[in-house]
Formats: sequence, structure tokens, C-alpha cells
Amino acid sequence: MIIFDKKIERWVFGSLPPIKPKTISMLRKLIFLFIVLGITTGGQAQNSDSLYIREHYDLKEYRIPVRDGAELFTVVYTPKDTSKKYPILLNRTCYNASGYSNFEIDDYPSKYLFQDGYIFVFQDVRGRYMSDGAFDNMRPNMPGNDPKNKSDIDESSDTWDTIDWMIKHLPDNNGKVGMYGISYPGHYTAAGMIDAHPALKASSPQAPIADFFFDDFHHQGAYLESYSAAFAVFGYQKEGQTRTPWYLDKIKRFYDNPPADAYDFYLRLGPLKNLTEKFHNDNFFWKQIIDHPNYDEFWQKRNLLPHLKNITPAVMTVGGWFDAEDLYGPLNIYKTVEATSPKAKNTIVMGPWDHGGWARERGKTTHNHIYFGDSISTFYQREIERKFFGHYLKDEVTDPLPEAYMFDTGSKKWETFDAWPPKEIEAVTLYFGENGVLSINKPTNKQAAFEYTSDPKKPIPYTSQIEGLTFTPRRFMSDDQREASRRPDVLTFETEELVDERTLAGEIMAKLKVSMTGTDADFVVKLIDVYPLDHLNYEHNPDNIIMGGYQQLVRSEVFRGRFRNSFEKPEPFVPGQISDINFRLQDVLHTFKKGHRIMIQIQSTWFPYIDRNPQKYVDNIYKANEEDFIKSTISVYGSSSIQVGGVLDCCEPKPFQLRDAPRIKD
Ligand code: PG9
Repeated sequence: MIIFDKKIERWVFGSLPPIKPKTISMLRKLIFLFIVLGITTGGQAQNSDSLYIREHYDLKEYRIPVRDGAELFTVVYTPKDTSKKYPILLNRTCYNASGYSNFEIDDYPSKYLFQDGYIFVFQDVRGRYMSDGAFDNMRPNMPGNDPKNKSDIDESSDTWDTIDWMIKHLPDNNGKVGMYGISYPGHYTAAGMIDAHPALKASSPQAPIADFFFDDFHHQGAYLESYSAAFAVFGYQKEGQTRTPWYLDKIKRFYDNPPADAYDFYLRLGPLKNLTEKFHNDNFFWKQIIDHPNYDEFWQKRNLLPHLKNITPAVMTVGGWFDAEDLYGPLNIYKTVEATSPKAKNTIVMGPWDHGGWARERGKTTHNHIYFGDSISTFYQREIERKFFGHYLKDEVTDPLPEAYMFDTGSKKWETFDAWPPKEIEAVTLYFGENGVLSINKPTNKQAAFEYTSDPKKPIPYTSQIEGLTFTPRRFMSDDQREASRRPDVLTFETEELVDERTLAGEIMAKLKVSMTGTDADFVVKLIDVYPLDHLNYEHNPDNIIMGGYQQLVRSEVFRGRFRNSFEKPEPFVPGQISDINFRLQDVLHTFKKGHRIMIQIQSTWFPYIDRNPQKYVDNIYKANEEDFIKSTISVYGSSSIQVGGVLDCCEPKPFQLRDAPRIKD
């Protein structure tokens, strides 16, 4: 999350409730003005939490030296009450530690942690804002953290050096350190767990990025075109120390005349090469993205997962089931720690939130049009997060956290499990039958062929409503899929009305058998909860949203077919030849209630959330030409299936797992 102004940031980056397109354009211009003003003046209304912080904490800034001589800018809040010793809670961020340097901390970290008393530390990571050095997205981890080795620096070593300095220099600390952070700060928290300093006792990576080829900018190798404005934040190096975003003029290229309709904007823009020419020809990160369209060494060495071994701090990974940005990250970081560090106290918490939603409390917990309950974020902050840090950093006696604290997005209740994925919930296999029938655990006619024509000039919208340009799209993750189900280029299969509720839990594997007239294609698979026609509206629903018959998106994923055998070595399809497309959707915990139906949709465009596949194989889609975009008639066969839960016994192309992470010299 970017720290401009929390209220502004929430709107600009998509987590406030939907508002009408025409208002958006005026608001965006205003928002932009506020962003600039907010940064220059820093003026914000005082809120009760900030008054508490002012009364109980002193604020100081430091420049912490690390092993190669760089200094990392660090903001520190220390309790005024010096009669006690306090643990340190460290948040390392690329989103401007100076944003915390004014007692204005309105949501995160939670007020409960401030009330319990910690030394709060916020640090600009290397190359950002007031810290020294050059920024590197997902800086590769250099295995083997040796404080004496001055040249091998990475986020793990910068964290180790920061912790070592803090426990030796910060007054009134009790020698114990915790880390936490959402999104990129969640990634830095996870990186800090690698070769961790012995004082690091508790880490909570929240919506952490694990691997940019599967999180954020890409999903399974497909580029998220809707992210294009975000490059401004990560693709320009600052010139010297600064407390204000140096990239604002680059963002203006997108937001100066913000289109109220992103679909129209990106479709008119045409192939991604036009994005390069028009907006990003001076952006180092965008150049890296388009020069590395496959999962090559550039991406492999930035994958955090292979380095998560022998983890020593207690770990509580947190995520949101409706997080469109980082869902791969939390689930895979939890599972990797579980696999590599059996001695680690390792917990996962997944709630009915979008990206970072657990840090925001609005009373009623909703995601887009769906209501999940009241004050769920407060429950998490007070009963889960507060107790995690209290137990491991203050030796507070608390009930041990379960292995998995998971919110069922269908029954709308918290569930706890001894393991995740859960062993006690039976696996389900879904099969596609004629007349749009979805069969549960009963194979259908394997020879049946279900055909659609995919036209990249008429791509399927990713939202049922018009959405303007966003930093990243979020609301669509529980959106109504009725519009899509009525399109001839979307295959739709649904069960009969359920006579009993059915819980789908755990991992999901799509096993598609496909053929096509083209030589490349994307496949989007969606798991959907179909509401009964008499389902009532929620009080927060706008007039145009009808919950009767609503087709709620529960889980979705895109797979770029060229990577079906390897993410490193893409391959074209042979027209007319049946190919296997096996890929994972992210996990779920969702009870389909009695009277609801389970639905699966399959399609090959999802725009502009995902960039369009030309459907004619080209070496690099980022450099494809208009004439490469062709219609393709695609067939999905009855021998396909979707497995939910249980042990996934299939052979999807695994992300490259670094064997011995290569030592990379800067
Ligand atoms: N993971 C989020 C993100 C990263 C890069 C671009 C857009 C979003 C985040 O750090 O907020």
C-alpha cells in the first residue's frame, strides 16, 4: 500500500466502495491534487489514535548503518513510560517511512498494539525515499548471511544489520524483535525471516509478495495489464534522499486525464508495445518485464520461496481470500515454511478481505457487493494479531494460535484447522457435461467437446460494472458473473440446486484437455457460487445490484497456455491437436449453501485485468503487433476436470525452484 494519505490512497487504489464513473473523473483530478498537496503540506486532521500516540510515544529519526556502509532511514516511536522494557516491531517499506513521521498512524499498525506498548520502527528499504542505495524490485536473496561479508547485501542482510543495530542502540528495548507488513512490506518481512537475526522472534508477513511472476504483475505468466499505472512507482530511481514521491509526474501520464472506462482505454491503446512507446519507454522495471517474458533467471533469482528454510521466528502469515494482488504469496509462503521448517511455529490466517483489508475497519465487513459480518478486521486485530505478538515478544500467556485460522466465505464463519490444506474435508472433482451440466464426482462423456470462439478484438470484461483506471483492480474478486455467463465465448457449467450444503476447501487444480485453431491461448477458470433467485439484497447494495440469482466469483485464475509444459520454455500449440492444460487456482474455503449451485466458467480473455493473448504464437507478447491478434475457435473436452481439495495428483508446470540459489554479484 502506498502511503500518500490513507484516505486518498484507499480511494485511488481501489478499496473504497464503488462510485459512479462520471464522479470518478472529477474525483481523480481532485485526488491527484490532494496527493500532491498532502505530500507537500503533510496536513491531516488529528484522529483519536494519533492523539493517543502523541501522548504516549516519542518520535525520533535515525540513519542506521548496514554492512556495506549504506545508511537506512528509520523512524522510531518509543513509549514515554521508561519504567519498562519493550519489544521492537519493525516494518520495512518501499512506500515512504516518512509517511509515519508525524504521529499520523490511523489504521496500521493497529491501535491495540500501540496500547500494549512496543517500540515501533518504520524503515525505508534500500534505494527508497530517504535511504541510500539503488532500488531493485524483489531484490534477489544472497544465500548464506554472513555479517562479515560486506558485499553480499540483500533484504535479509539489511534486516539482520538493522535488528543488530537496534537492539544495541535503541533505548528501553527488551532484546526481542517482531516484523510485520502488508504487500511489499510483507515481502520484506518474509525476506527478514531468511537467515534471521537471533533477536527476531515473531514475523507476520501479510499479503506478502513471494514471486512477481505469480503475484501482482503476473498470474501464472500472464501480464496484468490493469497494473500498468503502477509501474511509475517502481520503475524510476530517486535522485538522492527525498521524503516525497519523485515519480508523480510519471503517474500523471496515466491519471492526468483518467479514463472512466479502463476497458475502452486499454482496448484503444492496442498491443502492449504501444504501452511501451506511449508511457513506459523510460521505466527500468517495465523494460525488465518486457525483456523477460518467460520465467528465466531474472525471475527465478527473485523468487523468495526457495530461500525460506530453517525458519527460526514464529510465523503468522495473513491474507485475504479476495486479494487480487497477493494471494499466491501468503498461501505459498505459509506452505513453504511448513515444508522446510517443521520446528517453526507456523500459522496462517485467511479472512474475507481484499488486499490488506484486515488493517481497515469500517464496521460492516463487505467485499464489493457481498456482506460477511461486522467488525471482522477488529476481531483479527484484537484477538489474533495482538495475541500473536504479545505471546512471542512479551511472554504473555495466551491460547496458542491454531495452525490455520480460516474464514469460510460461504458460511461466513471462522474455522480453525490443525493443518492447511485441511485433511478432514473431502476432495471434490467437478466434470463438464452436455447442456451446461456440472457434475460432482461423476465423470461425464469424455468425448464431448465444448466450443467457443475467442476474439481478442472483443475481449470479455473482467468486471460486470464499468471501472476506471486503477492502481490495481480489487473489487472484481467477488463480482457477479452473470454478464459473462450470457456470452457465447464463455463456457458455463452449473450443478443442480444443492439439496445439502457442500464445503469446498483446500487447493484447486484445473485439468483441461483443449484444442484450438490458433497457436496460443490463455485459459481463465472461475469457481462461482450461484445464489437462489429469491436471495435478498444487502443494505449496502447499490440499486443496480440484484443479489437474487447473483453469480458470486469465489476463485479465479488465468493460465497462459504457452507455459503448459514449462514456465521457462514456452511452446506454441499445434492447431487441432488436443493438449493438456494443468494449473492451480489459489486455495478456497467456501461452503455452498443448500439451494445454491456450484458453477464453473471457462474463457480465454479477461480484459483489461489480463493483457490479451494474440492467439497466434509470437516469441514475446509484449512486442506483438496488431496483426498478430487473431480469432481462435477453442474446444474444451469432457475429459477435463476441476479438482478441489485433497492431494493434487497432477503435473502442472512447477515454478522453477532454485536448487542452490546462484550467488549473484550486483
Ligand atoms: N503487492 C502490491 C503491489 C506491488 C506492485 C505493484 C502493485 C501492487 C503492494 O505492494 O501494494
